[in-house]
Amino acid sequence: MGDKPVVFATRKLPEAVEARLVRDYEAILNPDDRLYTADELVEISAGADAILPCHSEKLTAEVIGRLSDRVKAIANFSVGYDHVDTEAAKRRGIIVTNTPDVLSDATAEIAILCMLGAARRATEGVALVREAGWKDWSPKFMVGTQVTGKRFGVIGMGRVGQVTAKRARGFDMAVHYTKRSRLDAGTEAALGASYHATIEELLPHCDVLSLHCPATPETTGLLNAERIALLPKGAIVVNTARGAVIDDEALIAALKSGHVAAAGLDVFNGEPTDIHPEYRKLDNVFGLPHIGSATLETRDGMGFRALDNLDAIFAGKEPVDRVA
Ligand code: 8YV
Repeated sequence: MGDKPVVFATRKLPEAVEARLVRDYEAILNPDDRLYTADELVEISAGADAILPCHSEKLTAEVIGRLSDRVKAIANFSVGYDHVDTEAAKRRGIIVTNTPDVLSDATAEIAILCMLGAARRATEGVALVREAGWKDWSPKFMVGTQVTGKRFGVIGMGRVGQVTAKRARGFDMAVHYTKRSRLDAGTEAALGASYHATIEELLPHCDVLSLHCPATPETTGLLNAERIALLPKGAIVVNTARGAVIDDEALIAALKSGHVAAAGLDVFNGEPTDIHPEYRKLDNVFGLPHIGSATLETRDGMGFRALDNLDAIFAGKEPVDRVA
C-alpha cells in the first residue's frame, strides 16, 4: 500500500469510474457486485479511509457506530441519502456527500415514462403483445388518459422536479407545484409554474401528480388517504423519488376504486424483493425497478461526482456536495 487514501466501493461501479478510482486511490472493489451484510460493511471498511456506497447499503446509526475511526467520509453514489443516518455520521465526525444534478435528466426521463406508461395503460398493452393475448381491436380498446394540455403537479420542485416539469411542458401541460421555499420569480416564469403554499392546496390542481421530494421522517407516508382524496378523480400518480413517500395501502385502495386512474412507480417501499404484492397484480400500475438514473452517462457522472467529492475531502477542502 502506498500513501494514497483507501476507498471502499461497496458495489461494482462503471468501468470509467473504477479506472479513475484505481488511478487516484487505493481501491477496495467489489468485482462480483455482491450485496454486503452490515457486518461485512463494517469489517471491510476497517481498512478504508472512505466508503463509496450506493443506496443499497443501509448505513444505519448502528452500522455507523461500529465503523472504524479510520473512516473519514461516506461519498454516496446517489442523490438520495436516506440510507445513511447523517446524524450518526456527524456524531462520528464522518463527512457525507451525495451526487445531485448529474442524474436529473435521466430521472426526469423515467418520470415521463412513468406518466405515459400509467396514463396509456402500458402494463396491459405490453402484456397483450408479449403474451399473444391481443386478438381484436375496437374503438373502446385500451382507451387511456390523455395528458397533453392537462395539469402536471409536482411535490418537491428541486433539481429533478424542475427538469421533469420542463419535459412535461413539452406536452403543453400546465405546471403546478409546492416546495418548502418558493422558486424565484424567473425560474417560476421559465417553467410557467403556479405555486401552491401547501400540499393540500396543490392536490386539487393535479391531473398528474409527480413526487420528487426526498425521503425524510417528515415526508414518510406523505401521500396518504386524506391527501389522495384531494386529487381530482382519475388523476395519475408518478413516483420516482422514494417508496417511503407513499402510503401503499391508501394508494392501492385509490387505484382499486378508480379515484386514482393509474400509477407509474419507479420506487417502492420494501424494494426490491418486498414490495406490496398488490402492485404486482394491478393492471393500472406501471412499475419499473428503480432505474431513474440507469444510463451509462448518468452512472459515470454519478461516480465522477462522488470522486470529485472525495478528491476535495482528501485535499483538505470542502466537498461541493456535502450533506453532513
Ligand atoms: C440510484 C437514486 O439508482 O440517486 C439516487 O438517489 O435513487 C438512484 O439514482 C441509486 O440511489 C444509486 O445508489
